[in-house]
Amino acid sequence: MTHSPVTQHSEVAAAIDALRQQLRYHNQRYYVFDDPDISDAAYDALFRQLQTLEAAHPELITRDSPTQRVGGEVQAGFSEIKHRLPMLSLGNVFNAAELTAFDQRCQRGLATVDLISYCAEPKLDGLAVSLIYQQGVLTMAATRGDGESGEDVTHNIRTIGAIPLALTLPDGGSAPELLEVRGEVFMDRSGFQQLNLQRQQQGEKRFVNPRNAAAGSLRQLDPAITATRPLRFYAYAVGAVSDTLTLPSSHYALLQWLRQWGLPVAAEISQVSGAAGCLAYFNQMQSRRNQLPFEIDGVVFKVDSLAAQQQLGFQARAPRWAIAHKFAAEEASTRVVAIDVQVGRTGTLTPVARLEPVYVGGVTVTNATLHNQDEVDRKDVRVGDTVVVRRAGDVIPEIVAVVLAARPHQTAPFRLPENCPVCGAVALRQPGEAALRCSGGLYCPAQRKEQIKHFASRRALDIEGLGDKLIEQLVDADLIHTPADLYGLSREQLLQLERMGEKSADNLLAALAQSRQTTLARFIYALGIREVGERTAQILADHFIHLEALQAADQEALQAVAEIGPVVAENIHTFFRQPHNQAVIAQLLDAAQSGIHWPTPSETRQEHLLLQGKTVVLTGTLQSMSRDTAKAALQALGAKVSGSVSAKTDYLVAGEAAGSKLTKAESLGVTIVDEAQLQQWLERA
Ligand code: D41
Repeated sequence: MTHSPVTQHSEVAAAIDALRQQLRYHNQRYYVFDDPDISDAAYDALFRQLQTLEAAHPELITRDSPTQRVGGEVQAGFSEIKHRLPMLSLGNVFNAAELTAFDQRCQRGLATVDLISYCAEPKLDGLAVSLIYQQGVLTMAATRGDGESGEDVTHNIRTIGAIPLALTLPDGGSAPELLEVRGEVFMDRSGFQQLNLQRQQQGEKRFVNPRNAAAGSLRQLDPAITATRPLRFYAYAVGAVSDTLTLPSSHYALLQWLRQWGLPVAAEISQVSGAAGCLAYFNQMQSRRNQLPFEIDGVVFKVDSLAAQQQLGFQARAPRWAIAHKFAAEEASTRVVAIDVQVGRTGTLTPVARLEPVYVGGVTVTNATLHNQDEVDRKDVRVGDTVVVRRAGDVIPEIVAVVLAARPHQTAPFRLPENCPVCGAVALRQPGEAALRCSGGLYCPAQRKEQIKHFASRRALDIEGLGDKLIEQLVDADLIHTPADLYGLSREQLLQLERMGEKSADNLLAALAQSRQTTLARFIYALGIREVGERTAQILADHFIHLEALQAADQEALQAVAEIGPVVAENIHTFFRQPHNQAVIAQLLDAAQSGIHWPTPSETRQEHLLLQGKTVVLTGTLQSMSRDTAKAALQALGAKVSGSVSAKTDYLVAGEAAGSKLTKAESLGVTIVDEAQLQQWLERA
């Protein structure tokens, strides 16, 4: 079959057109709907078909063809572009009170007391850009710049796969004459990591964060380089549009409408109601923050109704109808004023950077641990350095990096001392360990202090009123050397201490007396055996039931316990073999001295436990023991201890100032028991 040149040409044109449409469709499925329906390889095959046809018919190439993303030419610089409408800035709030004030201003501005509907969006941490589509084709792209004019980054923007070179037109519909789309160019976490990995392998400098990486990538003079960078885009507003175009009536609907034109919009956008709805969204996004594929630094709320937006208008360069609610900054810079060396409970020497106070991640930070010498060497933190401090979520603040450009003259690398700064004993590094350890053992006052602090702490023996400062005073005054000495303290000795009044002394003696009644798990935890935390202590208590059995256990017996590995087993075994530890434990348990004791579960069969199968609720303040101790004691008697009173409750143990639980128990006819009765139960066991 022969073709006239004209038919052949129009057939090719149709084939090219069909391929372009298919590629645009798949691009949209991939970037806008996050739901591709062909493989990358199949996409590449279509792409190559189009390239081949276009190469044979260069006269058919158009600027909006998917093959034309990289123009090739290197730019001499970026020219300035004046925005058709200014790109406004966004006001910030940092807490619920400020957000509520924003909501109230909107209500006042709209003269309404009704709940305002807002469009809530993630606040992407990237670069704001403006995209101009004329007759449906991307003709110009600019950075936000100062809001009035920005830089022409059209060549670079064209290389971003997520940004359509041509709008998707509705069936039979026509392209708007002018549509300006505004949004954020950003890099997602995985793209950022890959880019940095690649740069590291090529000996190039890593980017500090995705924001910088996105900005650096968009400011490349060679679009071919930008094309290799994993940039993404989400639209969040429109700018100038042709008069003939009818926009939806709400911002939320506007974003959906943009999606229909083929523009990607964040999946996380949502409509919320009033300040309470905004705060709920903020909290939800804050907790999802680390799971999101991209970094956000807060959320943005926009009055949803476009008519209401118009009514509210602008103030200075920011709309009155929108606000960014920012997460507390997780990084800040400050100065290292000193590096101290702390000696821990087990003798570990830990370098701690003392910082000029800095507000970061929602709290004021004055210290950051430097962990050990390796860590100090790696970061090369020196006294006088300006450092970047990070505190994300509830994690301990850490020094991320030193700002070398700000390092003063004549600083020296920091080295941990060769001797314990407290007792002077040699500090040794155990093979296979990063830590330097003071070899002074319990002769070292620092280790003694830490051990006694641990013994008295809330989750151990819970000695109320025995704070860190007081323990330091007692050790420094040579009044105590071991935890057992605490129980030999007299009122007179306490009163000799600075800032110790009669009432405090009596309270402390009462707290010490109360701490004698504890549980085996707490006691094991309080001993401060290396790597035996609360959970391990509980496992050991449940397994051995009697302290004597644990003390006598050899390593094999210890390792037979679920979850106890060889290292912990060795720590436990070694601990109980030390004569010093044996002596302290004997003193702690000696009824004539400290008299620490705990309820031992009856060894008779379970059914014979005094409170077997009974449900008990505790309420009010107990005089002779803490709530936790009472709970453990009741459980040892076979009771189930519940937090709330119901018809299923067998006993309510009511301490002083019992409130609503007591009233409820009375109304349900639950047996009410006082502290004396509780004591009797414990004694009978
Ligand atoms: O995600 C963002 N970074 C974001 C920025 C967003 N989701 N919405 C925004 N909305 C606006 C208005 C309300 C002015 C249209 C913005 C920004 N502005 C913005 N980005 C940089 C300056 C202003």
